[in-house]
Amino acid sequence: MATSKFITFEGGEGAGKSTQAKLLAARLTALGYEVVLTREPGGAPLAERIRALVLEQAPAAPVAECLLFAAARAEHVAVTIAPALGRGAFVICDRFIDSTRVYQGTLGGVDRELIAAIERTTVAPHWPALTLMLDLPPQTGLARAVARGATNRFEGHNAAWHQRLRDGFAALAVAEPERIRVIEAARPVEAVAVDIWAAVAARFDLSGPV
Ligand code: T5A
Repeated sequence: MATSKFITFEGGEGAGKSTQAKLLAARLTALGYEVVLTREPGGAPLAERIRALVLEQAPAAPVAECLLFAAARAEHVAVTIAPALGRGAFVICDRFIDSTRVYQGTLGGVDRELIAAIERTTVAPHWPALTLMLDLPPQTGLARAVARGATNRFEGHNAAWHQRLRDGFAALAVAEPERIRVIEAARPVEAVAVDIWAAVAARFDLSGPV
């Protein structure tokens, strides 16, 4: 059973991360748990300002982008995540370290050792206990994102780029099967939520009383 109640959602654009994170937060709250629902980039006042910057304009150097996400994450962990975990709350975070590993590492070419070193400084010891990786064909996620209306600069890439994104997340899941659960996300919201709840209940032993 996991001791740290830190859950992250990961996956490509429009996979349903925000939708499922909210549903999970509501379910845990209804059971009487304290839940902090947060997101990356963002999740703390200064980190939200960095979010506005990086989503508006792509830095020319991928490493600059990586460092901006890292700065936002360090602030987020210090201000929001660590205190919440410290008082025993569930923290549910919409994107976290795996997004950096794939977007800036796999796709951006930023050195993996550098990313790992940054993680050790900005995140440790607050590693996610469970990562729910929502997987679906890129065209399905993009169609959802476009139908929703709001697209960010990351959603303007071609199909090959999105396939590499999906493959990058899949490779992380293979490398860390204990932490990462792949959830088949090209299904109705309710069906996806059932699988997510099963993974959370098993990981945190939620069968008993709160
Ligand atoms: N990034 C982030 C990095 O490059 N490095 C990093 O380290 C980090 C942390 C964030 C961008 O920053 C990048 C990655 C991203 O490109 P964002 O705006 O937060 O930008 O983008 P996303 O996290 O991708 O958020 P999206 O809103 O695009 O996708 P979600 O959260 O996966 O999807 P969601 O839940 O908002 O759903 C999208 C639409 O689909 C519908 C929803 O109602 C909504 O309209 N939907 C479904 N429709 C049918 N069936 C389902 N099962 C559905 N689930 C949801």
